[in-house]
Amino acid sequence: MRLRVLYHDHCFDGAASAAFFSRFIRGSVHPDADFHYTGMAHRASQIFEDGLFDGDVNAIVDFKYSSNPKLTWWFDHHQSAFLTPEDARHFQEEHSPLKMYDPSYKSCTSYICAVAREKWGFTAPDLDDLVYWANIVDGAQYPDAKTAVELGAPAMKLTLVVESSKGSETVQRLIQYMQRMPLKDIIELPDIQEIFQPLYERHVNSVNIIRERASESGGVITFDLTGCDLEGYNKFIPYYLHPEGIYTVSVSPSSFRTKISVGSNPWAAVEPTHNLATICERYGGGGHARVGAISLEPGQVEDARKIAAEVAAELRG
Ligand SMILES: [Mn+2]
Repeated sequence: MRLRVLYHDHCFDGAASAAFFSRFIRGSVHPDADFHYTGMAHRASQIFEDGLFDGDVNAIVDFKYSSNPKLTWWFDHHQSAFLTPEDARHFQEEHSPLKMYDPSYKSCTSYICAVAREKWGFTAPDLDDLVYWANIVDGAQYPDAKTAVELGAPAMKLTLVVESSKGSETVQRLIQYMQRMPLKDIIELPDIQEIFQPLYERHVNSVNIIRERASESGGVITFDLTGCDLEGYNKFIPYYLHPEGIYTVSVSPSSFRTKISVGSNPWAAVEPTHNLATICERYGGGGHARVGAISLEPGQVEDARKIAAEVAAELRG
């Protein structure tokens, strides 16, 4: 039986969700399933092509809802889980026992873990560490910016690999490893070390680039990464460099989108009060209360700068 899993690509929780979901399904529902994975990324014009749902059973984890009738399982915890009000209504009216949404969970992995235990009696104690770190990483529960940026823990090193490796092949290899190996052993694997080392050098370099470009005023850290070939960076670097900042607004162009990232400092002396998903939704973006993003088409750098300036002004006010 062919099982297709669509997961949030280049996201530690997305990979961990796919891994936990696979263990759960194999353990409790379809022992003979043949798993196939597709990484999903947020884009300016989001659509789920029909061809994505090519399994006998199709699942989406840690990513937006689809009303496609071929979708069997859905788990999500993002505030902005529905592309349209029609999708939200479709979800509510269908009442499928296999489609689940709860934005109160810090990670989708912990949500799948809780539902699998409560509804199916499935447990995987060897994955406790994976679930623990999915909550830390996705919920930004690090004790300080140093832990998040200096990458001491194996899970933090793997987060770098997940977020920064090119294509989906490495993440999908990690989804396999995460199902059966502790994180501390995965990061020591030669094939993972080979990918990690150059990314780590890039990470150190990105700290230096952001140090040069970022400035803080009125509690908002802003920077623009146009022209510096830095597709993706650790989102805590701004607070590591400017601990006094409460919010960050940045512009980063890449090959397939122009992204405005809006975040808040998890260690801020003053509690952030703005709901960033709500602000981003106004510009067609989304996310969580504490972190959001807006995606424009590639090349829309001037529009992105204008939006970033507006958002920064709103957050200062
Ligand atoms: Mn997540």
